[in-house]
Amino acid sequence: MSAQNKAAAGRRASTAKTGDGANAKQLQLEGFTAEHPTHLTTNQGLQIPDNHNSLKAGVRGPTLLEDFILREKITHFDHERIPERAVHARGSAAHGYFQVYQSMSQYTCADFLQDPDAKTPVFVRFSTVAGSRGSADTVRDVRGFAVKFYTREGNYDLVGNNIPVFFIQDAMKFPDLIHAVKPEPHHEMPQAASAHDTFWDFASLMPESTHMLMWAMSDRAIPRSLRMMEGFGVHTFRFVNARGESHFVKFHWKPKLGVHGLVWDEAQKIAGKDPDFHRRDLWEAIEQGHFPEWELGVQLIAPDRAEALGFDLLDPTKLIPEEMVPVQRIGKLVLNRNPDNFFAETEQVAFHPGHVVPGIDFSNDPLLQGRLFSYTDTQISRLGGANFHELPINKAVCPFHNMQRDGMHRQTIARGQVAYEPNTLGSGTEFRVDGGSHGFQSFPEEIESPKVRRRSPSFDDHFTQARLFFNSQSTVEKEHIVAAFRFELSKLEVPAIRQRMVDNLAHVDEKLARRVAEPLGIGEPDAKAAAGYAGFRDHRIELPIDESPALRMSDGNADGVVRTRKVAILVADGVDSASLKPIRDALEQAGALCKVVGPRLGTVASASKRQIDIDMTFTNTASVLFDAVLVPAGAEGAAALAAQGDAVHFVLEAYKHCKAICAIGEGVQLLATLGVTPEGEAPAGVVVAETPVTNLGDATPATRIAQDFIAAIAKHRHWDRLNIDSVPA
Ligand code: HDE
Repeated sequence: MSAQNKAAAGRRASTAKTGDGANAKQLQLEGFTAEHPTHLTTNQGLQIPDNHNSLKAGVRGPTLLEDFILREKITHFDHERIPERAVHARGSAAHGYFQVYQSMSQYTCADFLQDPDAKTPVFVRFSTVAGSRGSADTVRDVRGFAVKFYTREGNYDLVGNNIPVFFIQDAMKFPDLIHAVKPEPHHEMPQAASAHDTFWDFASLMPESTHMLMWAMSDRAIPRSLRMMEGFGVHTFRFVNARGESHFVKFHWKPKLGVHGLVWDEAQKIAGKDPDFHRRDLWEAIEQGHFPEWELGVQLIAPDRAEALGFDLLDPTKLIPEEMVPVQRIGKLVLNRNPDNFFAETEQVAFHPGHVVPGIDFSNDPLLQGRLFSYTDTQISRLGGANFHELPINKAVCPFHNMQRDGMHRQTIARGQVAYEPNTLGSGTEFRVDGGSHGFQSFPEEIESPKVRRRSPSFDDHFTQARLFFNSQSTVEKEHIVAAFRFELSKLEVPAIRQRMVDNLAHVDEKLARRVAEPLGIGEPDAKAAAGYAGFRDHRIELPIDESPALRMSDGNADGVVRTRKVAILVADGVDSASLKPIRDALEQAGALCKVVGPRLGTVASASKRQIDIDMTFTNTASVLFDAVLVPAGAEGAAALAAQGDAVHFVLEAYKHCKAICAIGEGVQLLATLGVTPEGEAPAGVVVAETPVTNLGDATPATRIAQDFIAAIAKHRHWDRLNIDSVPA
């Protein structure tokens, strides 16, 4: 068995042996997995004698058409691509389980939300929206957060995003939105980016997109890690209990590691240095046993309280502020196993918001209603027919059977004479056809209305919640939003679109619009000229709050941890390994992941002639791939680092991106390039120790330095550094 196979088998064995419900899916998948063989065969099982040479008429003669082995191999290769997803093509996924904290029977009869001892297997796929399958992970975009629960009552898919609202209110506009944001059709540029004319042309003409644009221009759209994002069901759904009583529900995923973003300059650089940054981060965390966790949160609204919210629950451009309806955390999601095969699992998984279980139902949100059609439809062309539910990753773990038959790639061998119902020749009379009380029950909402092709006036206010979002941001988050709007709009070739967009923003916040407009070479924002101005005045939302702290990222919701945060330790020949060790030990004890970065692979010699192993070099990695930097002591080593442009750049860039930096003894020399000296006051998040620190015990300098550094990393970023604009990086 190859090393890879052994690792995969080990992973499977370690989780399979617990025998809990969470592994029902894994055991099912086992039946479909294949290990590397000892010899190669054709697809018909015939052993292949030679996998290097085709069959020819003489060694220098033409290849024979008869060579069925060559033909089979090439034919399969010719057909091994399938269409990528129309949206959310770029994704990464993992297996895990969900466990409810206590029975939710008061609100829903969904079986997987009843028993706190039961673990329900899940497969979760994260994605960007606009980019192609091979595009970079860290582009500015919404992230998909799709969870498939393999429950005992059938598959339940919660197909959400990392932003709680959406660009449009009605499914009718979805193809237009996506055509506008995708690369422009004449030259297929730009890839995975909204910063181009067609997107902003559309957005500026669709004032309902304003709230979502505020989120998309915030740091939410450049997450530090998939493990550090919130997730949202976006639409209002229904919970229905065994008595048939219904509550409206909004779903939330709250990450245990807090909510953190990148810096835009950093995100762009990572897209080149490691386009797989998020995919790698998720994969490595799971391989190393740092299983990412989220809590499932619900906001529950009794139907008779919906009206009092002051906005329409069916409008997907609105959220319910947590200060108005608190989020109750009802269970946890743990991702603990990487897929065995990207294509078979991550690519072939087919989510659908219409995959619900008894106890969960839809609302009349017109965006959701359109989605209920789209997701099965799209799989039929993407996965090549109507039998995609039989693919291993999509297959329910509970038995499923009906009278649907045949079609491309059918796997199931349905026994017997009948494929219709009712019947007397098979088991037809046992099936209930009276809409009786078994199985999934649609909530019997009363509806009597004329058919109309119109938008509800209760959807008209496009700016009040956008303003709530903006007002709720910290100063630095507001700055990032301004900078993001400026960047995106500066990329447009048509000034009139820039103008129309800032006119719209003037309805959110006059100052915001002015600041965005400043460097764009356009006129003053003119709110009256904005699209959608008239409608919004008549149906303004009244909110009881001006700010919602829960919408802020800077509070982070983190538990102050540095678990899995990446620290680069910069070394060169002559560093002081004794000063390095206690800090490194303390970091690793706190769960941080340290990598030694040096001038070459192999080792460097410390001041005391000890060999220090190098993990990465200044040329094959970069500060943007780390959360923090440690510069050890040692006169010779520090001088060597200070003389190396890449090392200096590493520190400058980390500083500019507001990351925690720690320098010890002579290592502080490197910080002198930043104007940071032991005598001066260190800027926020820069921890300096004037003399080498060698031992770790309570109250020693090393302990204090390590604690300060860990606390600085746990803060994620130090936004209050004043001079970062002047730092070249
Ligand atoms: Fe999707 N969406 N969407 N979407 N969506 C797809 O289905 C669609 C919307 C979301 O990891 C497609 O299987 C319409 C909102 C995620 O495989 C497609 C509308 C939200 C994923 C589709 C929306 C989402 C998709 C493409 C408006 C957040 C990736 C491939 C009416 C709540 C799932 C596929 C995965 C994927 C249609 C709007 C989330 C074309 C028509 C709102 C996370 O069917």
